[in-house]
Amino acid sequence: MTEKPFIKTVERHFLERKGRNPHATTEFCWLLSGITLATKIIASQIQRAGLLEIVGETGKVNVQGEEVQKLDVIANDTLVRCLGYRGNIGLLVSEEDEEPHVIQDATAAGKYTVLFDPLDGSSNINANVNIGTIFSILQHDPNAGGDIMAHVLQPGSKQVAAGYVIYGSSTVLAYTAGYGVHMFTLDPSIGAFVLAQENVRMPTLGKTYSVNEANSRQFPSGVQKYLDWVKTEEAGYSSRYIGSLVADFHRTLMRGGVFLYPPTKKAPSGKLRLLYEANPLAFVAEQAGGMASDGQQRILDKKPKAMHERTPLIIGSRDEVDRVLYFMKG
Ligand code: AHM
Ligand code: MG
Repeated sequence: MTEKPFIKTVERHFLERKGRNPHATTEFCWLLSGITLATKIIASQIQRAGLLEIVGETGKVNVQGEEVQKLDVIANDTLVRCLGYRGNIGLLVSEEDEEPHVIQDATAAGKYTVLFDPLDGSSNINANVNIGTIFSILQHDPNAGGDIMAHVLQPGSKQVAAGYVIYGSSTVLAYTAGYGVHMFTLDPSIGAFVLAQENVRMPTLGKTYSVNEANSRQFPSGVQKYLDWVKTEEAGYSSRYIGSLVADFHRTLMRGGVFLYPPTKKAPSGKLRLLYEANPLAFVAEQAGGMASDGQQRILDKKPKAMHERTPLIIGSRDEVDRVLYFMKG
């Protein structure tokens, strides 16, 4: 008789999919454990940030034109260090770095590219608001040869795995490698991400909309009409906006609803980044039964043109995203 495991870690859960998921290999698991190690280190730094005096800005501005926080740098360095020696990674792409880190050539050995936003929502750090790490994993394109950008600029539909870690009242990791979304909670007493929920499903409906409404006058007219409609008595919606994509998405995944970051005059292509924010969350959303669009097309079908490309994002419960698109088609 095989005994029920005492606890199920991310790595064990993933390896149990051997045979069912072509990517569930020991080699890939080694990569995944680089992400769990890095995010455990980041979680512990965030928890002690005030004590370690690592709260605040570095005084530098990143490639995106945003103030770099001390914890942004720590999170980025931690991910690069933990993933840099995994052996099977060729390229690392970070929101914080202008160029990809080339670890090794795109050979059989360096066959994965990991793209990440090391600390999403970092402008919220000083207010003790939830923040997160978002990651996307691509396999090298066998036709791309030595063309680094061709390996990086693949549509989201090519992602092998993706997920996020939210540093909140507890630290939670959600990932998909196709075949559903699975969630793990960090047990600090043993230092492991332990299975909390398998095959998480996003409710198909949810009367919560999440958007930075201060920008609403700059939104496309269809989005403005949608926002007028949600405020009617008959619609009966509530509004929730944290301003940390990971946190707003996590709530939407668990409770249902829709998150929007439409184009504005200041950011005509939207604010959020396609490769390491929209794509991974779109993969998670779809695997949980939800939907993600840029207003014109499915996020996962977009062919990226640049590493730090931005995109409008409408993501969440299937029927709620559909409703926004209906108003946009107007
Ligand atoms: P960041 O990756 O630099 O933290 O920026 C992205 C963040 C998202 O977490 C969040 O959804 C968005 O920016 C909030 O933007 P705004 O302050 O314009 O509402
Ligand atoms: Mg971000």
